[in-house]
Amino acid sequence: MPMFQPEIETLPRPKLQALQSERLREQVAYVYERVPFYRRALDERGLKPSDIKGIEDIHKLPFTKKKDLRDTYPFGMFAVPREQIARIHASSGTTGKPTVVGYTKGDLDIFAEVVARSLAAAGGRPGMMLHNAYGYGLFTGGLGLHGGAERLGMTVVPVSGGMTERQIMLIQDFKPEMIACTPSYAQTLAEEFKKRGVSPEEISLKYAVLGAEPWTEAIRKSVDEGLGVQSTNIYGLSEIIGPGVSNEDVSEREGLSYIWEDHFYPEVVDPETGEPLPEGQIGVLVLTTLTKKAMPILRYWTGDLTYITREPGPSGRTHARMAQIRGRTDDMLIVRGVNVYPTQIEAVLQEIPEVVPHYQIVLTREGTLDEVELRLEVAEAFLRSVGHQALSQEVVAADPRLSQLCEKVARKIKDNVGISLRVTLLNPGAAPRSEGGKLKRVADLRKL
Ligand code: ADP
Ligand code: K
Repeated sequence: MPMFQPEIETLPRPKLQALQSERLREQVAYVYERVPFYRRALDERGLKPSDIKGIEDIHKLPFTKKKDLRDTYPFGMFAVPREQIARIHASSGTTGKPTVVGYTKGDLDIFAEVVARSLAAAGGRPGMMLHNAYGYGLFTGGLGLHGGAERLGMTVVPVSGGMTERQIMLIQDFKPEMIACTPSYAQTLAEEFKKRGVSPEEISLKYAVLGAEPWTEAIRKSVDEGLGVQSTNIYGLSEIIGPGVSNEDVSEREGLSYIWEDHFYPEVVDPETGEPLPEGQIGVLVLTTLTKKAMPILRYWTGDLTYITREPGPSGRTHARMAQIRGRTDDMLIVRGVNVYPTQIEAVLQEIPEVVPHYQIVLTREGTLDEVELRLEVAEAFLRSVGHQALSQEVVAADPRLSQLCEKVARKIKDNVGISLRVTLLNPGAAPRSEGGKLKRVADLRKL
């Protein structure tokens, strides 16, 4: 696919590495001088900026964790006077204070640049129309995609999340070629089109750029088929810049997203020890901003689990690629001592045609034992094929084909993920749906 910045995207690795080394040296000297948090952190380790000679020294630097940003709330990590901050964003922070991030005008330029690269990789072209259903506001998704699409020269429709009825109407009337939203919201839109009898071929969309929450090939398939699109993954986080840290190329679509390495340096480390892991091994993604000025971050512990490869991809880009996020360390469920990520369960569902990837995981505690219930929707076609209009407890109890399906799902999950759970079948449409934002698929009632 045509690249937005072919020269930098295909920069030979030795040159890319030299650029990263130079930028890291500058970034470390910059934060040492301007951010008390980093001066202290380096001093504590007996490190001077001059000890960082190149990118190979990055592991000497301390990690930055979410807690550090909370402790310096709201503006303590800023490296420029407040007057030079052009924009502020914040991450949702479901509990307590949000995490605040700031951008200079130059940072916003970089943000637009990396999102433009991402959109081009996803199939976007100048002149194409983007239906941007990411939320606008403090969340980085909406404005982030917006700036990048403008930079690429697309026509942006800033719809934001929610009001699904209206979104459907606008897509039908404006005929955009591309949509940006969360994967769960893309599923919602696909279903709404289906309800209205609009076939995927009749939907103008050709490309979907999906991110902000973990998703799997099962969801990719349901979105691709439901909207008649080729969807790619966009990854990012506000602490680093927002969406556009990495993106898959639409001609590859093997779950590997290019990390724009001239701006963000990736490492993967052991979740327990923080030691760097060899390429290809899954661990915590750690990112360092190489060019950000308002809020530069050294070795940010994203909590996201993935692996990276520096093997050049088929597109000709030289930048490292990261695998789809397996989950966040803080999303990890510990069920009777077994570590489980919701995406592991979701990946199993892909193999079972009788069900669709709409589900909810409910955890409860009976006495001292954790109980897991997987509430899972059956596929409409399957329901019809076994001669039922709708499910009810009686129907499930009376029809062995349904209880066998429950057993089959439970067994596959036991074999692949290692936990026993109870499967409850839901009617098509009965599991929670995204109304525009990130969807919470896990209800952990154990702490209540
Ligand atoms: P908030 O904290 O409000 O959710 P952020 O955008 O900063 O806002 O959230 C970033 C997090 O969202 C990432 O650390 C990651 O866990 C998740 N995320 C973002 N994009 C993806 C993606 N493509 N795949 C999986 N997870 C993602
Ligand atoms: K389509």
